[in-house]
Amino acid sequence: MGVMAMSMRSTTEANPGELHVGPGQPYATIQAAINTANDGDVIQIAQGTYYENLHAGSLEATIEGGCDNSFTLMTDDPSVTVIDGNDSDRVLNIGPSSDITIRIRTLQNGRTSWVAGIRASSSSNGNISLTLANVILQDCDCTSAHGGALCLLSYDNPIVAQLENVVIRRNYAKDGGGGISIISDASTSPGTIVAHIVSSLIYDNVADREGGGIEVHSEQSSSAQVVVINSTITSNTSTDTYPGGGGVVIHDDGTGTTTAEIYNSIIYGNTANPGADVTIATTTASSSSEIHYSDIGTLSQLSGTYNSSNLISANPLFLDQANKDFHLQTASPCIDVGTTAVPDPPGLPATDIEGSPRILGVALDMGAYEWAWDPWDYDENQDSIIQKMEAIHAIQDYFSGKISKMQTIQVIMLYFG
Ligand SMILES: [Ca+2]
Ligand SMILES: [Ca+2]
Repeated sequence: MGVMAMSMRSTTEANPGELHVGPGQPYATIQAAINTANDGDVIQIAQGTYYENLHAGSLEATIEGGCDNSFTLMTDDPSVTVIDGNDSDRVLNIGPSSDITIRIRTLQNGRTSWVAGIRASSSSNGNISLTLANVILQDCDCTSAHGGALCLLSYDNPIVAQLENVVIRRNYAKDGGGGISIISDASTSPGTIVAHIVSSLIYDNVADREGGGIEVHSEQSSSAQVVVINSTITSNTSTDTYPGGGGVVIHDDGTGTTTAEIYNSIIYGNTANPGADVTIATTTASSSSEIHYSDIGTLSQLSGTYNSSNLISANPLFLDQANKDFHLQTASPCIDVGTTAVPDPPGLPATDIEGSPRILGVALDMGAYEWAWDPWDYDENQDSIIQKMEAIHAIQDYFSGKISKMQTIQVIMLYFG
C-alpha cells in the first residue's frame, strides 16, 4: 500500500455533517463522535493512533481516517490513522442495524474470545451494510471461536458487505476463519449474507480449525455468498485436519446455501490438509460455486459441486515473498490472463490495490496487483546490469506477445549500456 495520493477537500471548515476527531478537535475520541453522529454524517479522524474499543450499534455514517490536523488534506495511505484495540477487547462492534462505510485506516490488536477485529452481526432488529475501502486489519487474536479480523454474522436479516483495497494480515482464530469468517444462521428466520471482496490481499492469517484466510458457512436454510475478484490470498494456515482450507473453505450444514464466486484471483501458497488453498465441502444441493480465471494451487473437493474454467495452479512468482511483497515478477504466469467477464455487482475494479490503473498491458492480471511495466524488472539477478540472458528473456517475451517492440528495445538498450 505504497500510494500516497493527496486530494484537496472543498472547505477548510467543518460542514454540519462532519465530525472531527483528534487532539484539540471537537471530539477527543472516535466513540464520542459515534455516540452523537446523525444519519449520513462523516466522522473524520486526524492522523495518529487511537486506543479504543468501539461500539456502533445503529450508526449510519462514514468513518474516514488519513486527515491532516486542519482537515483539509487527506491521504489514501491507511497506515497513518490507527485504531488499536490494545489487546484488551474487540476493535469494533457493528449492528444489529447499521450502514457504515470505513475508509482509509488501520484497525489492529483486537483480542477477545469471539471475533477480535470487526464483528458485524445482524438480527431480527435490522440489516447491516458495511463497506471497507483502503483499510488494513491486522494482528487481531480471537482466543476461542470464529473470526480473527472480521466476522459477518447474519441472523434473520441481511448483511451486505463490500471490501475493496483491504489488507488482512497476521490475524488468528482459535476456531474457523483466521482472517474472515462469513456465517449465516437463523434464530427466527434464515439470514442472508452477500460479501464482495475486491482488489484485496489476505496473508499470514491462522485458524486452528478450518479456513485460514476465509471461512464461508451457512446453517438453518440461510444463505452465504462471497464474491472474490482480483484478490491475492496466500501464506494462510488452517491447522485442522477436516475440512481444512488454508486459503478458503466453503461449507454448509446440509440445509444452508453457501456459494463462492472467485475470479481473477491468486489463492496459492497456503497451508492445510486437506485443501491447502481451497476446500469445497458443501452438502446442500443449491450450494454450487464458480471458480474462473484464477491461480489456485491446491483445490480439494471433499463434497459438493463447482464450475470452473481457465484455472492454473502454477507458482505465481511473487516479487519478494519473504518480505511480503506480493507484486508479480515479470515472468509471472498470472500476468495478462484475467477476464473482464466478472459478476456485476461488484464488477471490475478500476484500480489495483495500490490505486494503479487497471487494465495495464494487453489484459487484466490475476491477483490484487496489476503488473506495471519496468525494464529493470528484467534485471533478474538484481545487479543493476542487464546481462545477455536477461535481454534474451525480454526478446522471448516480445515473441510471446507479453511486451511490445518498444519495451523490448528499452531492455536491449539497457544491455548495451
Ligand atoms: Ca495486465
Ligand atoms: Ca542483471
